[in-house]
Amino acid sequence: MYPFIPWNFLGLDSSITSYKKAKFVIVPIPYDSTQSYRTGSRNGPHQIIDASRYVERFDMELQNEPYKKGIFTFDEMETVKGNPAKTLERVRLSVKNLLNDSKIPILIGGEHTITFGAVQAFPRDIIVVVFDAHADLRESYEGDHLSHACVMRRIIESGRDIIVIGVRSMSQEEYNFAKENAISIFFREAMKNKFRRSLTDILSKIKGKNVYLSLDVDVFDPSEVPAVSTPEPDGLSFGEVKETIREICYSANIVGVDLVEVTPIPGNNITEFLSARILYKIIGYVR
Ligand SMILES: [Mn+2]
Repeated sequence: MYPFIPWNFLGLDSSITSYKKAKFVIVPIPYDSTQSYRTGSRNGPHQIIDASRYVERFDMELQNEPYKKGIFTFDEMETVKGNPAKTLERVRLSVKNLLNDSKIPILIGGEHTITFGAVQAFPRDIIVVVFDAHADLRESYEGDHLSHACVMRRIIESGRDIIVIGVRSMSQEEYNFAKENAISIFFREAMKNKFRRSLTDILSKIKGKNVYLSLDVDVFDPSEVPAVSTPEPDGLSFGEVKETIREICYSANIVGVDLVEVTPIPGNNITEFLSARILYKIIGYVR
């Protein structure tokens, strides 16, 4: 009947992708105005959705087919190039609408800045759990206070708690700020040498809480995830990130998710496929 693969997350047939029945809604946001090193994360959402259509729908670990929870994919958001504030307001509004419809938004970036737009749609009592090689705690960057390098600082200022996991690169200013304000950072070293203890500490902070999960894919090791703007060496493995996310999903109430900073390398689709995989794992883990 159809020699085609539908253009949506996982390439699902239209008979199983109604907005009304969907628990999860994928929002592709092709935005990369402030990227500082290699550019092109605006192409991330398109490439991740393309890759997702080849992800196996049966989850071997969970022994079920998580897509049956209902996934709907929006068309790509039209961003306002060169205007982070306007773009973030669009992101906030679209997330707000999804929350009014009792959906779990899953944003696909785009640069990390979009997280600030998304979290503003939520009440202040959420905890934003971020996986990132960087702390993104700068006051401003290249003269821009809505740069991807400042996104966590803005979120803290908005009155929301954050936990950052996997950090292995930060400026002196960020280091001092994190220390003075007792920001919860689980550095890469701690995730390597004291993985169990770090995981227990993370879970004790988020147990039973409403959690927004933000995954900057540069948290992974560049050997596993090469297509990022700033590939910091000595990253977390897919297994480490997956296990941490699984335990968070089982301990907390996940209210929103984003995956950001995929910056495609032509001819290499490893990062895009892994990104689609980890998003589908999250869909499987969320209760
Ligand atoms: Mn980063």
